[in-house]
Amino acid sequence: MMLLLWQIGLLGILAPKILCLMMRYDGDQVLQIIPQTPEQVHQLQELCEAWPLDLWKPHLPESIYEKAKVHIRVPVSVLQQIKDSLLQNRIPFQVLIKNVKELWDSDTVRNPGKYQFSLSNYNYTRYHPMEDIYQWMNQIKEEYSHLVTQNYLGATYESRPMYFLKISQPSDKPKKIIWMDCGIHAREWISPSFCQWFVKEILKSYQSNPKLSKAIQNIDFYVLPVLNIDGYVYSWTTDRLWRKSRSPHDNGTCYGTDLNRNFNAQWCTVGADSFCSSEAFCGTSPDSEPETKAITSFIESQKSDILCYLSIHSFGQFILIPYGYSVQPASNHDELMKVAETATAALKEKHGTDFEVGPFSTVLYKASGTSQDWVYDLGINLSFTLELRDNGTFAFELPEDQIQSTCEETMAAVMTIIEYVDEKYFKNNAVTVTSSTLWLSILLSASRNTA
Ligand code: 0X9
Ligand code: ZN
Ligand code: ZN
Repeated sequence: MMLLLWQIGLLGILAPKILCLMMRYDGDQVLQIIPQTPEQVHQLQELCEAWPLDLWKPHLPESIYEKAKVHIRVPVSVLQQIKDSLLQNRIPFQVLIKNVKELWDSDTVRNPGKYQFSLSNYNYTRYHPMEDIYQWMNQIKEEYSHLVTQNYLGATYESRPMYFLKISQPSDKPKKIIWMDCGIHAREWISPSFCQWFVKEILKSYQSNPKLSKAIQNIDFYVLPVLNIDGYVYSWTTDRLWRKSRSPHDNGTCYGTDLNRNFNAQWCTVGADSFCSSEAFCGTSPDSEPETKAITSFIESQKSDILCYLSIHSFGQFILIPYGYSVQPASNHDELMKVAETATAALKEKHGTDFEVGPFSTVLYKASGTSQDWVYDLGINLSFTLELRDNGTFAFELPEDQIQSTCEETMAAVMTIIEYVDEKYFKNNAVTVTSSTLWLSILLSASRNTA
């Protein structure tokens, strides 16, 4: 009773202040918008005149330019209308601040001017909503501007921008590429977590880890942290177990394509459905989804330089090799098996986790239209799908306290693949570059043998 009275009293004193803040900003969002065409610039300018929007950057509608960032605080009262019209006009946007009030009366009040997390505080052992990941990408590319660029791939169905990070050590030599994508399936949250972990680890150790510092002289890493962004967002806001993208079908009666059935690899022939309500809906044609189209156009344009393709999923604990659509072995089946087995051995060494290796069609089930098979048939013959933890105990809802160990073991596996790719394609190169070290190690091992 005492406590209650005390609380009421306190509330009475503080209420006006809190109310004032809440009424003005609670629910307002700051959107970052990047108009892609002159028409979109114009549409955006008209929105600014027609609605009570608060333009943060630039300060005037006249200063909005094509491909340049625009930051707008949108009052909650008109938020839905504004988002709808951005979607309608296919203008890509992202939510930069999801609740202006929340930020203002928490961290910002105590640390004015510092409303974003800093990279050094980023918690890689938590799952992060999409806004965090966008912000994380921005910070990574700024902090490591000598090594990392952020590259636009295209827009999702709901017009969110898709970016991949390119990690590339400056050099005059032509480079090859290892591609990694995460988050094709929305609910497999550990997957985007691993892509972020991977980037962090590469940036932390590319100078100190000898294998990596050698590989990075020849190979750039292209990392797409979340492929199915709309689905990922939906899994945070509405349905934790959502798998597919979010495009509407059959007059809006059902939603989403399984993006890993939408690639042009024996499309929709096996292990895929042509009706939209299926979890394995293959879409209306190969590449019918903007996300798929964005990836395939890009990979096609770079195919002669991509040496290895890695697609990160969960769960099940497998390293899968082609094919998914057929039990016919891949032409370099033995090589793929060897690489996958070396990787699982390194993985197991970390925390004892057992992985299985083999073609998808034989260790699991058949599926057509997967990214891995499409990439393989394009001629990139080191093509792997990693199905991370666990075995089904927590399945898609892998607890956050397993993120670190899962990422550590997966990193060990991926490192062996990187090393293999580097050795295979840049062997001679390596001997010339490191011949002195090589001779030194031969001498040392000789002396060890005699001792
Ligand atoms: O079925 C899939 O799309 C993947 N498994 S999941 O449980 N994450 O949905 C596996 C795809 C593997 N693809 C090939 N081996 N071709
Ligand atoms: Zn977070
Ligand atoms: Zn998956």
